Formats: sequence, structure tokens, C-alpha cells
Amino acid sequence: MVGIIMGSLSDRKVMQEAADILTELGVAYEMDIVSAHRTPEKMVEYAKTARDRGLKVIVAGAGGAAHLPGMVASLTTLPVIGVPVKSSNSIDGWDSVLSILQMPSGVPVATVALNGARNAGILAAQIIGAFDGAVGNRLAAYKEELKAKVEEMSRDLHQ
Ligand code: RP5
Repeated sequence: MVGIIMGSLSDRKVMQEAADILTELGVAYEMDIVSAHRTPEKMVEYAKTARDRGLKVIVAGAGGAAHLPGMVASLTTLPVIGVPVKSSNSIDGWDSVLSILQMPSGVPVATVALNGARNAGILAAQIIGAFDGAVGNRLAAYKEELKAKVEEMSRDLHQ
């Protein structure tokens, strides 16, 4: 249901967090390495066939001159969530953030925080959960867990 792609195997550690939360929320995903600059034909093929292959949302992560999310968004009508990855050669990650965030009008990429793959996974699940009741219910339970943790912190503070 969710396609997770990344520009390099070096992005895997960050992008695995999207996969892990999707597993927790019971949302199926596939994962692949697709590079905008090094495998452009694969990127075009991936984006153009994504809808017909049954994907509903694409989570795309890349670092540096991170063109993968934006180029994929230009080739599909599926929602694309972009994860700026702070790669080893990056200028503090600003290169990744700005190249994913600053899309032209008409070609949106829902950009999460630097290395924010977990939020990308949650957002992907929320898009699916808008139409899938079971996923929606699991998300509601997840939000309750978040709430319970903060309430516990508050209790600890006042003890
Ligand atoms: C980008 O360049 C990748 O997304 C990765 O974040 C970065 C470095 O790639 P490698 O040199 O590790 O393959 O294309």
C-alpha cells in the first residue's frame, strides 16, 4: 500500500523508521532503492507504475541534492511524502531540506523534518486511515498511547 523509496542504501537506517511504524500500524509497504540521478529510468518507471501496482502513498527519502521526492511527485498523482536525509556530505542537512521543501506550485511534496521518517510513516498511515477504518482505529489507539505517555510525565512532575 505504501511505497518507501530512498536514493541510496546509506539512507536505509533513517528510512527504516517509516517502515517500522507502518508495521506497528498494520499498513503494508514495499521498500526499494531508487536514485533520481543514478537510476533515472528506474525512477520514472517506479513513479509511473505506482498507482497501477496498488500503491496509495509514496514515501521518498534522499539526501544532498535530494531530487527524488520532487521528481517522483512530478510523475504520479499519488501523494508523495518527502524525507530529507542528513547524508554524510550534506551541509547540515539544509541541502536536503530545501531541495525537497521548495517545490513549485502544482507539484506538492509533503515534507517532514530532517530525518523525520517516522512521521512520514505516520502521515502515510493517516492518509490511508482516512479511507480504511481499521487503520484509522489503530492510529486512534496510537494517539491515545502518546497522550497517556504525556499524562504520565505530568504525574511524575507533580509527585
Ligand atoms: C543521495 O546522496 C542519497 O539519497 C544519499 O542520501 C546521498 C549519499 O548517497 P551515497 O553516496 O551514500 O550512495 O543521492
